[in-house]
This record gives sequence, structure tokens and C-alpha cells, in this order.
Amino acid sequence: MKPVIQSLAAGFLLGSLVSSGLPARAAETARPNVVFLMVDDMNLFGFLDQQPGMITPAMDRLRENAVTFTQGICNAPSCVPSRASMFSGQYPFATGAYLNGSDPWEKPVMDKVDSLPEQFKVAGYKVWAGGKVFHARIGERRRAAAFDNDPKAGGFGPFVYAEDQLVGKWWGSSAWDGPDSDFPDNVNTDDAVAFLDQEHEEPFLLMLGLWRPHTPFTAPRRFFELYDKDEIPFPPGTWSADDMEDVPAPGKHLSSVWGQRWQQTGADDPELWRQILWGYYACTTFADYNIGRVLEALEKSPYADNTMVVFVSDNGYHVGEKDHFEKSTLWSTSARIPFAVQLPGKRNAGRASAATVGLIDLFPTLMDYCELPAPRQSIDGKSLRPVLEDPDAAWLRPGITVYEEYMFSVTDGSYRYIRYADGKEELYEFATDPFEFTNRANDPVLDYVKAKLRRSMPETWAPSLGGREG
Ligand SMILES: [Ca+2]
Ligand SMILES: [Ca+2]
Repeated sequence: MKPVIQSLAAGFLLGSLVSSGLPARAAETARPNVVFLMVDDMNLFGFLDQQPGMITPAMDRLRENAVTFTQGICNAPSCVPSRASMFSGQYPFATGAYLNGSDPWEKPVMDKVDSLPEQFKVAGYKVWAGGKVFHARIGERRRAAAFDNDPKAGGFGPFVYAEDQLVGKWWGSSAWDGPDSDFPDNVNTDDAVAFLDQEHEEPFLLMLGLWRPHTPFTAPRRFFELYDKDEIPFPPGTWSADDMEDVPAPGKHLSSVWGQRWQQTGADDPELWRQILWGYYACTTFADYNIGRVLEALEKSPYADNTMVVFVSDNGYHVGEKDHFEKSTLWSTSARIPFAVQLPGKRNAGRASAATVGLIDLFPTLMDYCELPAPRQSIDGKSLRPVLEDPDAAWLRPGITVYEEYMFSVTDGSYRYIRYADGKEELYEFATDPFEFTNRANDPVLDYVKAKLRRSMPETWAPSLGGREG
């Protein structure tokens, strides 16, 4: 509890209530509402490293209103473990939730873990969720403890038309001719917009998990038609034919986890590669469309001034870099994510922070701003308040991303160090090599960097809860 900040926030809220016409009793609390927007498998193409011609008006506007983290990372580079880490506040090496299919919330190790939405409920918040949130089974008890509604998910569909498929129904690009309501993202966004249109006496947490731009690359036709497929550039400067030569065997293995996709759609067939890019562009713009609908509804609602917006992707995404499509690697392409927080009243709007923050830090950040009770488990991250309130403030914690047991990656914002289970290493220097082409792990000049980054490796690794690569 920070009394000075609280009283400032209370004064601020009172001011906003006068204009919004909310019921007077809401003034009893200064706790902000939270709109927690998650996208799936979105890299930085439409957010920070804007690709030529990519169309993302909602995210552009969000960056103007928010504090953007230019070095934000996920703690695990695939859906289930990333979200398990985000919503437990614990690193994968604390729980053993390393992989998709690990089903962490059903395992005994999580019995004494309170999830983030559960803590919101305990604190008296109304919690609404829709779409892809945990992306893992949760039992009835936990569901009731976490949500006030019965969250609709809806799944990944619709899938790629047979004539557009490259590797099964998941891989290819289809401009969809059915109605918008064929897409769970549109239906769930409709519901989120309706929630924002209602009167809520309690403060609320709204969690919307969009399924796109995750595969299958299907989107309403109008999003494909925004782009001329033949004009879409390959990731400029981010792929080279000999890039993998200095990558140790475990890294080559991760690169080949989704190998079929690269082998059948990669450098040998630029036409198919471009078709995949077209789908990824269309699906990113499609996700942006629904992000925009939620932010617009918030802006028009009585909650516009007393709501914090959290916007993140669960992991990054390769579109050919390191001979790889998809995620599940330890390079920055998988680890770095769109990550922004719009503060109530849009304080520090348009500012950027280079702090190496992670999804691990969201649980303590929201505990801090929303005065949530501490959960039973220890919390591994740290509140982002210092860098949200002063984006130039120093942030000394490194950004840690892990995949399987003993597969570790870390950045301090200047370098990325990777260490695999067999002790093999990679080291990249961003100032001279932003796309991580040159592995300098054996360069004695950088020994001190390696030594420093190694210090953030965990001492113990929880036994894996199982699952599968990819
Ligand atoms: Ca994902
Ligand atoms: Ca290389």
C-alpha cells in the first residue's frame, strides 16, 4: 500500500466520476478496472518493428496512449506454459510447466497456486473472461473461483480451405468468405464490448484472449484484400541461408520442431513463403481490428479514465528466421512480444521503456495497482510500477525465457545468452547484430557478458509436467 499514490489516485478517480456520471458508491474505491488483452503468437511486425505496409491502426493508437516495453519478453515461448507462468506469477522452472500439453492447472504442483483472476475475485473485483485465456484445462472449482461468467472460448477455427492447405488444415492461408460470426474472436469481442457497455458497481477485470494471429491463417476476406500478396516483403535482413551454421545441435533441433512447415514452405519456394506471410499479415490486421473494437468501446464507456489496459502476446513468432516458422525457440524472435500498459488517465502516454520486463511481472504489477491480496505461492516477478510511472527509470532485472528443463535464455537488453541442456551456448550482441546472426559464445572478448548473464540461471529446475515440443 502506498498512501500518497492511493490518495492521488482517489482524487483522480473522483474527478473522472463527476464527468462520467457513475454511481456515487463507486467512488469508495480508487482501484482501477483492468482490460487485459492477449493476442496469440503475435510478433513485433505490427507493433514495434513495423513492417512496410503493415496495417495496424488500433495498435498504433494504443502505443500513443500507453507505455510500451521495447524489450518485453515471454517467459516460455509457447501458449500453455507462457500463460501458466503469467497467471501463476511463477517461472516455468518453479512449476515444471514447460510445454504445451503439460496441463499444469490440473497437476498437484498447482494445487497451492492461486491464479491471477482468482486473486481479483478475492479482492472483490468482477471478473469477466472470453476467448483463449488459460488455454489449459481448469477444474470447476478453479473456474468458479476465477470468473464471474462462464467464459466462452470458441477455438482456433475456421480452418484453411482444402484448396489453400499446404500442410493439413492448419498451414496455409485462406481469405474466409463466411460471416464474421464464424470467428470466435469476433463473437468474444462482441461480448467484451457488451460488457463494457454495461454498468458495473464493482471494479472489474476483463480478460479477452484473441486466437489470432495464431494459425490457421484464416481471416475475413477483407483483411487479405488489404494486401497485395506479391508486394509483401520477406522479413528484411532477418534471414540468411547460412545462419544456422554457428547454432549448436539443440538449437537446430528447436528450429526443426515445426520442420515440415519450413521444408515445404521455406526458402526453396518463395511463392509459398509469401503466401504464408500474406496470411500472417492478414491475421495480424484481423487481430488489430478486434483490439480496436475493445479499445474504442472502452474509450466511449464511463470507465475510460479509470481503467488500466494490459496488452501482450503470449509468445513471439518466426516467419522464416533461423529456418523456422512458429515459436518454441529461445531466440529473440520467439521471446520478444508486443507488450504495453495503458495507465489510468493515460499517464505517460506514448512513452517507451527499454526495461527487460516479462509476462512474469504482470501478476505483481496488478497486485500492486489493484491492491490484490498476496497469493499462497511466492511471486517470481516484480511490479512494473517504477518503469510505468517513470519509463526512463532503471530496471536491473534480466528478461528470462525458458523452454524445456535446462534450456535457458536471457537478455539484459544489450545481449541475449542461450544455454541448452547439454551446456552448449549462444551469445548475441544487439548493437552490432540485432537479428542474432552471429553466435559469439566463443568470443573471449565477451566472456564477461556471458559470466554476468549466466548468473541469472536458476539453481534448480522443477521436474517437467510433461507435454510435447512445439
Ligand atoms: Ca501462443
Ligand atoms: Ca548464425
